[in-house]
Amino acid sequence: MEQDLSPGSDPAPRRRAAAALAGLLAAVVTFGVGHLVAGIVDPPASPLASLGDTFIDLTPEWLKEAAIAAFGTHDKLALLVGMVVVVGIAAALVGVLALRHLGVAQGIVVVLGAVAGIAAQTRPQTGQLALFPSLVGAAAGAFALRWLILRLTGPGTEPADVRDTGRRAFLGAAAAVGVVGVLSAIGGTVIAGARSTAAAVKALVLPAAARPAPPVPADAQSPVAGVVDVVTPNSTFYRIDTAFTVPQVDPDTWRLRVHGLVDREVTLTFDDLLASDLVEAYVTLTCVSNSVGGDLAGNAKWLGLPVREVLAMAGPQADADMVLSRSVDGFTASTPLEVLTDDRDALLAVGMNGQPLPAEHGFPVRMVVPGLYGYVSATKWVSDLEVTRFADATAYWTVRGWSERGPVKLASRIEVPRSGSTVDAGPVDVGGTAWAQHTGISGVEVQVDDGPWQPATLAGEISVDAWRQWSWRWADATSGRHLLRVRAIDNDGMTQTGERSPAIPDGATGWHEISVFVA
Ligand SMILES: Nc1nc2c(c(=O)[nH]1)N[C@H]1C(S)=C(S)[C@@H](COP(=O)(O)O)O[C@H]1N2
Ligand SMILES: [Mo]
Repeated sequence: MEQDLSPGSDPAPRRRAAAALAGLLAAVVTFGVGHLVAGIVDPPASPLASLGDTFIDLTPEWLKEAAIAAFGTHDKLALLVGMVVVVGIAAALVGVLALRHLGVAQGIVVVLGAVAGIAAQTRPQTGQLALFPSLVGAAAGAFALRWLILRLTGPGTEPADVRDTGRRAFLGAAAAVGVVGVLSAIGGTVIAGARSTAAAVKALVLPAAARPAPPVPADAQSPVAGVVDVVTPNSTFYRIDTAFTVPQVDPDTWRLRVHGLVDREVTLTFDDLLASDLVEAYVTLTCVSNSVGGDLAGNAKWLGLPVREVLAMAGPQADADMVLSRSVDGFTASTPLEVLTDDRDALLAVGMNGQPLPAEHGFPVRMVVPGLYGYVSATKWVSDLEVTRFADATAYWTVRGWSERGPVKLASRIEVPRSGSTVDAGPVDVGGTAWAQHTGISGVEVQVDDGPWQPATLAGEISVDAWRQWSWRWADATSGRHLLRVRAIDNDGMTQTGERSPAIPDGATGWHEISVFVA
């Protein structure tokens, strides 16, 4: 029955707006209460988190590519904003529907809650109780929706002079529902935070390396001001993963299981790892999604146990050719067995730049393999190594159209001056970084407009597994617009190809070029 909320104005639109608000607030309650219950029973089972994770796994490849291209390492924030918008619109529509069909609208909330609960239940990271946060949240949301909508439809027979009270009562009820939802969400966040690994990360004291990395040469940093730090601080190290919320892994219960085509299964505890002879190495990690000139790369000093030593304990069988590493969150990577058993510093890393691994970078243990893109090697929160064959198992990104093998491609970029910037005429210092992990960089060349390629000066080499910086003095920059290009040469004598190819399926190629305006 129609009842205007505000005397003197068109009742239907105002009532619909109020119902949409009721729908939105019911969604806030659903997610807020769900988050609170998850905080208590199983933080990864929070409805928003499992919705985000499920969405990431189901997103078509082109959309994911577009998201990483558009938002880079902010892709998760973009997803969150997108989800809030979509859920918000849906919730408002459910609210309007509830005006006429309250039971149906409540049913939709509960069914969506059940779907979110089942999604949470089926995620590898969640436990036995993962169904409940979403279900309880949806029940609370359905209840809140009913409570608010009944204040709009009411018995509908109040005399005109109580209508204003009715409107105030609705807004008061709406505010109360909003507060319950928000406080629940905050409570859930606080409880989950108290259960997180932050304290464990902080408390961990890493053992000294049995084989420390040689010191970084004094001239490893390019002398050109503005070139990135040659050792990337943990706080600015790029982060790429499919985990909407960072997995929290307790080092006391963490285990690494090595199994599959092996003579004997091996299980390691975190203490076993820390008690081993650990190795320290500078290794540059790069993402296969990095575009030419992009910044999805970072160089750190890792501390860890060589993977080959763990594999040697298990004894891989002759027909094996791949190790499928698996994270607690279900992510998998396929790494050629030979790369993990040769003499390179492929590590089960516990330390990053002298600190325990930050949670976002894989605490307590991740893999780091020189020479391969992260998606086929650098499994964070690793818990399982299955010795197998490429013919028998397929990793997370390979299922989604990326190559099953991902050796890093020779690459170089200009960091100074920045593309599109204006510089003064005369000598201009140009600098940047090049990489060819596990092969090493032997030269970098710069080209101005379509002139000859000119050799840049290489900065000192940390190791062949780390990137190498360079500098070049552009002696006579003349006024006008100019194009600068860079290419690298590796220790095998190979020159970086100028042929452009996209990141998918196995890494972008092409020369990085920038345009600068000389004043
Ligand atoms: N568990 C897990 N490990 C993962 C990923 C992931 O999605 N999940 N992404 C990989 C990819 S694609 C890259 S490039 C590196 C990035 O490591 P970083 O975030 O520490 O820079 O992690 C790899 N390890
Ligand atoms: Mo990546």
